[in-house]
Amino acid sequence: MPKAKTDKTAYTPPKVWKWENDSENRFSNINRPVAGPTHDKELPVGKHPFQLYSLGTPNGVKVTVMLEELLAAGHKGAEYDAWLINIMDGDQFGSGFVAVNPNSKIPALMDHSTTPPTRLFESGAMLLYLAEKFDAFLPKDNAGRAECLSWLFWQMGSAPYLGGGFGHFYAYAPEKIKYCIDRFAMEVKRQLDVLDRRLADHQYICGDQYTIADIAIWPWYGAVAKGLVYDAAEFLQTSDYTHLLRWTDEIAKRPAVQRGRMVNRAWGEPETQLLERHDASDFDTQTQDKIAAATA
Ligand SMILES: N[C@@H](CCC(=O)N[C@@H](CS)C(=O)NCC(=O)O)C(=O)O
Repeated sequence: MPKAKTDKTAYTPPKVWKWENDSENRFSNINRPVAGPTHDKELPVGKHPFQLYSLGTPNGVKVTVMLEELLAAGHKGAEYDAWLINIMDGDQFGSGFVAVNPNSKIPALMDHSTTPPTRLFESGAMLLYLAEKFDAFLPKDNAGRAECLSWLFWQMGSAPYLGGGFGHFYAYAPEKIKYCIDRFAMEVKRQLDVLDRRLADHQYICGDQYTIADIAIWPWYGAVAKGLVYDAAEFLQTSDYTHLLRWTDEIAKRPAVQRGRMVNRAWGEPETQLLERHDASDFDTQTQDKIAAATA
């Protein structure tokens, strides 16, 4: 059978692009071509040194896992309040949030233990800042540190192809465009293979030590491998990546990871969610309350 040709004349870009608010797109109420705040809204501040403004997406989970790992390792200075930012309601465009993150994306973090308080945006910057501040989850020798930072920045550079590229066109776009899905499925499979080869002969991403590279990579690539985001495990045949799956399962067993993945999670089964976290005991009480409410 002759191959169907792509219609290359379907869209001719005009000389100047214009914003058309496309109501078919599930993100049309929050996507816009300009930055800056849309409304005045101060952010709440709790009692702990760290104030996190976030949502339990993979980018948010990186930071809550890191904070929970630090607390589990005995770093009391890592105590934090986690406030919920609902990105579908446009909370990321409030004036207080934009003052912390001019890029209007979760997560955003304030460190109130410094004078003046330190603002942080970009999850990779937060992981590195916390690792350096508490001297934890980052190898101390030059070669180990270089390896760890290489993988950390690999994650930050690669995940947009996975989320904004593959995830968008495979799961969210109003029409399935073969060209886009092919392009990003190929790239995501290549990235999964990069990780699988690395993990074939290393327990963790950087060797035998669990580091911020694992904390950055797991929420995205572990979730895709297990079919937890985009429902694409079969499409991408992720069962082929056996070393990646071994590592994913191993990390999922860590108690701090189990706590971190619940924080600011606003979907799924009630017992998997902790909308806001202000105290270590919230994991017990709120979870119990939710289970009771769900089963009442
Ligand atoms: N590179 C950023 C990405 C952050 C990001 O894309 N956050 C998304 C949620 S996962 C967001 O806040 N989107 C809201 C928007 O685009 O308006 C990071 O790692 O911190």
